[in-house]
Amino acid sequence: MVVKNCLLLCPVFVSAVSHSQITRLYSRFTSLDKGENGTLSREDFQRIPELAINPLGDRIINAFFPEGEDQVNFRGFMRTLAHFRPIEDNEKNKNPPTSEPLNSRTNKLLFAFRLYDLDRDDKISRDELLQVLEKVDVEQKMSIRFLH
Ligand SMILES: [Ca+2]
Repeated sequence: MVVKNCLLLCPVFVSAVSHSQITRLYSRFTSLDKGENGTLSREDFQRIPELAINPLGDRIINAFFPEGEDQVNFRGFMRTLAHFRPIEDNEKNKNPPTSEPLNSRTNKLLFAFRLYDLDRDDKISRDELLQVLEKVDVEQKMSIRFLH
């Protein structure tokens, strides 16, 4: 039912994603939804091992939540994931899009920019950049340590 509703509400995403992919994403969404309330919290995302060890994990998680929101529904979940689709997926859509696809180069760049712009003032401050660089440095140190 939710998947069917999403097909009606998510034309941007549905145009380039198969029904089976949406069903798979919905299955993943419900498996993450530990509160079983049809939404995901930040804690639900923090249980994903790949995000837990990613130095930018918290920022990626933040990208799923509009400002002031602490829950994301399946539609919002899919909308954020759409940024990660390969750009060539746009070419599979034979109909001209009504708006710029979320996985366009411009929107991917804007999405990445927002990962750095923590206070959402549309600028990346020196401190915001340093915070990322320090985290990446930690990751590099860890990988070097594992090599020895
Ligand atoms: Ca900023």
